[in-house]
Amino acid sequence: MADKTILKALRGETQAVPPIWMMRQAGRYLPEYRATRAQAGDFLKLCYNPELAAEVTLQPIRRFGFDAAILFADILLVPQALGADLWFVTGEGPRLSTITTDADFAKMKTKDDIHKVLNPVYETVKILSSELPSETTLIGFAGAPWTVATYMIAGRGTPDQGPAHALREGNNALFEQLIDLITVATIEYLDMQIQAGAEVVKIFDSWAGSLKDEAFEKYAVAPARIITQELKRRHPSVPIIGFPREAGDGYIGFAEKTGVDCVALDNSITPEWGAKYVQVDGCVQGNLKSSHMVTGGQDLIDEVRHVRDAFSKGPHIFNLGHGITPDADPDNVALMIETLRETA
Ligand code: 1CP
Repeated sequence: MADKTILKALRGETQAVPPIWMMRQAGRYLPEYRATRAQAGDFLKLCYNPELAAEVTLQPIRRFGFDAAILFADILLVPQALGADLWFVTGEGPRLSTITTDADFAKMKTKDDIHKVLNPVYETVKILSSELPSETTLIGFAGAPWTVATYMIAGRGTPDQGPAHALREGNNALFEQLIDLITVATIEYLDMQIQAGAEVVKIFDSWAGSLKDEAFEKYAVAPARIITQELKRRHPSVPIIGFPREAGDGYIGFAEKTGVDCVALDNSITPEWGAKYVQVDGCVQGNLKSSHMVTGGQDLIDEVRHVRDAFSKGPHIFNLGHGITPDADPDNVALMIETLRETA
């Protein structure tokens, strides 16, 4: 078990061929995913159907032989488990009932109530931990408190997280209560995923980039540190990947400040910058541009080699800088893996 390539990278080993997986590797660019999603009825039914959620998690492993599988679920299941209404509008994205007043917050459930809704997710993890090939690492995940809060406050995805910033400034006490509730719920959620068989967990802070300076420290760094410290206390050997997307200079020292074992890098920074300022502190993950999965060709081959070589002097998990998009060509995914694994 200790030989899994992802776990080696997370322990700080430099490997000639880095392990690879891909954000959103189970997704709409795969015809087999679209077929299973249609069978489930809709996206949320798929998330809460353990057999089918395990099936779509396994599809990219069977097709491409990635070194890790990421649990199929969504960061917005936690708000739902805390009492928010959640639905998806086709072609537009998620919608949630909003939290903007103390009265809205008072209606929320507690961290101990979440498992009733989230139990099917733990079932999915159990199925996966028995069905995955022995060399494949199972990654669980949750959204970071700030990113989850942005959806709970606005009721949808927002380009600038304006409503969340407005609440942070307008009713900071309520905002902080919400961050604290998501933080404790996330600890329980990830703990249960680990107990069910997740070998690594990743915390997605997709909107960390809109927090600056002191706000970044308070609402991106501190919650990640609280979650990491408590999970490490309960499960000392389970590695944690942090992803403060578009943090810029906030990436520097993030691993040290939070205790995460690996920092995932997005596409706003170059691999050279990431190697110099982030990989010096340990394992990094990333950061090929997702657009190469659409365009392919020699540019893709050149960029895979570029990213691999830039991070070759330290521990590295190869990945995209953000999720693969629905218009990507599965053949380009295969070409990325083949290029990465060629003898350098
Ligand atoms: O139509 C469909 O099939 C739904 C598309 C989809 C998928 C495949 C959504 C809706 N979520 C997912 C799965 C998902 N989401 C995974 C599964 C594992 C994987 O293969 O990677 C993960 C890890 C997520 C995480 C997630 N959900 C994030 C963080 C990562 C990121 O992409 O920044 C966020 C922000 C979400 C919210 C969400 N869920 C779905 C959409 C379209 C969105 C973004 C909404 C928005 O901001 O407008």
